[in-house]
Amino acid sequence: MTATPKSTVGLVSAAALLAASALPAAAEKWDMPMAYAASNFHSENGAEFAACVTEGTGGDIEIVTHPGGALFGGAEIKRAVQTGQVQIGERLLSAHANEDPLFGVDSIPFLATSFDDSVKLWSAAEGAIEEALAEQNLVLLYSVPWPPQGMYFNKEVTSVEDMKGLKFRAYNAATAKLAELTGMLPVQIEAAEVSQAFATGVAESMVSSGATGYDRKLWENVSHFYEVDAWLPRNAVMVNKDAWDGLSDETKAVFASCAETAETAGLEKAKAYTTFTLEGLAENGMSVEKPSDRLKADLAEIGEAMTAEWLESAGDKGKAIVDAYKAM
Ligand code: PCA
Repeated sequence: MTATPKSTVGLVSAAALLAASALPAAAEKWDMPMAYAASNFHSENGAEFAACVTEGTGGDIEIVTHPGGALFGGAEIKRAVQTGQVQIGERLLSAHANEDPLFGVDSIPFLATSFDDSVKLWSAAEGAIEEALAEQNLVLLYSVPWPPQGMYFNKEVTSVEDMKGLKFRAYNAATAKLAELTGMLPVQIEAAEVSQAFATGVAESMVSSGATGYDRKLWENVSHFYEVDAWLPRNAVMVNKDAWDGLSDETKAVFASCAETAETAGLEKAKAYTTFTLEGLAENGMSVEKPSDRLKADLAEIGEAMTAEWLESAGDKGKAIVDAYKAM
């Protein structure tokens, strides 16, 4: 085929465009793996943070987010940042409580069960967590909570007795422990694989937010969501310390300012997404209810056992955080 003048013009202008867009090329591109759905508020907030840094540094650092576990699955993200495979990433901190119990402070059942309390607990814990992360070659930038955690089942559940024997999807040590104490069978599965796990019967129950149930269309396989408000786990955005140390003071200040904005904006997004997604579950046919008094009492008892266990494992530092939080 011979090229028509029109297509030649098209080619020329495309090349010109490419050259033009390449002009203010970023000096450095930072990939930012994220584990959750692109439409989830954490991911949208992360994309805004990335744009803030890219803009604020005049393109010197261009952050490119990769949501949905596309670059690294949730379970790999923290290590990828620590080892410098990527410079920055977002991870559910409590999934690493096996490395340091302090990372699990946000998943102590019924300690902080509202957004306001989650902010207080975080302010009591942030310094110690920052230090623990620094020991792992990580710089903490910002953290945003998930909505309160409820329980998903494919039947009506009014007591812990009703849970016995169910296959339970866990996302951290606390959720696995909860399964164990309620007689369920835990299996660790990342949020990105949750739809498939429920569709294939690998999981029949989980503790999570309305947000993750909504993101993963759980109504296709699950009928009930109970708003037990067990805790509000947090995602943390972290930078590899060597990459961080290589930044100018001016660039670090841009990161800090964008991180502060992201922490505030993310919290507001989390609140709005809570209502939106609980309504979404109901609109799609799920029963969204408060737990029965019996179920509440059963879970409170389990919560006490888990709290005692956490305090024991987290030692003086853990106790200091919980005491400071309770005094607020
Ligand atoms: N969603 C994530 C963590 C907490 C939440 O609400 C998940 O289920 O993996």
